[in-house]
Amino acid sequence: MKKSFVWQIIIAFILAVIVGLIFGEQSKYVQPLGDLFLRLIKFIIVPLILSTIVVGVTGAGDVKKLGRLGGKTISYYLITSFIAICIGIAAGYLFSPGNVSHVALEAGSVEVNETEGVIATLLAIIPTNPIEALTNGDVLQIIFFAIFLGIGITVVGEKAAPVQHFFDGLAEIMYKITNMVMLLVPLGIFGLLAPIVGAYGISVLLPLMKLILAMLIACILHAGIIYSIAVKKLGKMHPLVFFKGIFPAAAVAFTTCSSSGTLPITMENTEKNLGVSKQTSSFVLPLGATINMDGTAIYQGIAVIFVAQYFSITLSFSQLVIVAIVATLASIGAAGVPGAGMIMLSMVLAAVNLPLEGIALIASIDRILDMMRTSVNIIGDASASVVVDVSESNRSNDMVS
Ligand code: DAS
Repeated sequence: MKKSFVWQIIIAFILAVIVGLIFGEQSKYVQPLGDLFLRLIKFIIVPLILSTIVVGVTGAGDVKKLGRLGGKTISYYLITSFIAICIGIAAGYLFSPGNVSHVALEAGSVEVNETEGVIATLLAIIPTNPIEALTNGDVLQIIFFAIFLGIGITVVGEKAAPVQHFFDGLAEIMYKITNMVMLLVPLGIFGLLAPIVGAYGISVLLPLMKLILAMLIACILHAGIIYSIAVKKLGKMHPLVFFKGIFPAAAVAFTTCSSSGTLPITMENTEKNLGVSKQTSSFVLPLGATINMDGTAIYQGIAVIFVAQYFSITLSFSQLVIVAIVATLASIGAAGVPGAGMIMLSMVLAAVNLPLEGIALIASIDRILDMMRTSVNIIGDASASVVVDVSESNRSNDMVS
């Protein structure tokens, strides 16, 4: 995200507040600008989800082919990502940043008949007709279809190469189209925020400050507790040595908001400061920059609870299970570039029928949240490289002794 774009977002945010305060209810006349942005977000969701998840699954490759190293790496990534989402959801409920009494936009929410519970909800994820799921925009069924498509491509191998190239190309195209849509974020913020401020007053923005604080604390807790335990117990490394060694890369990630852009420094830090072998770092880190984003997972958890609270929608346990699953996939599918997590948030919100208007609210502070989540993303990748490297060297010692 260029500096000028960040300034456009800040200016749009300030203008929305000013227009909302000056024109009050009349500021609803700028709502169409926000609706335009929302329709464009809905326009990209289906092809973006389908292509990024297929590419994410095939990118993880055939675990057998990746062998032992791949199995350990992907297991570590999935476990820490799931813990991250749970921390994100817990922080969302603990801090309740979205709890505002005024705003109660009516929004569809997944009517889950509690007597059916989680089983029926999870069964409903399986599409009886994948094409119908695509045309209906049923996010959960599309995700299910994409995962199995990715697994199928990986298992078939060479014969499925043209299909894999198709989805690789479609994912690239969708990232480009998404970048074009994201250029309208300032317009979306202005068109959606001004009417909300006009209708409910400036106090309606306080939750955004609470959201930043909740995200900061959740990131510190996850990195400080989970990665400290992992590098100490499994990586045989003192946490202070670990955090000191990866700090330069974390600082670059914080400023650039790009895991992929930080990758060369992450590799240099893990090899030079943390003693990770080149063989391990050159496998674990590029894979992590693509599919392991614990910070993004925390963000998805907190953001979903924030949006639900903000629009006074209560999520059932079944829906929280769906959020945890879809947010794990969103963190796998998110690209290592600025703002990727916010785009994938639309998939998680759609999965539980939460209003996408929440994205425009969060978009106004997303850059700040992106700084935190990208730093955690690369610290998580580095912790994996330390743990896997020690496990591999233990293994080779065992084989020698
Ligand atoms: N900025 C992304 C990254 O580079 C993370 C995100 O947007 O969630 O990791």
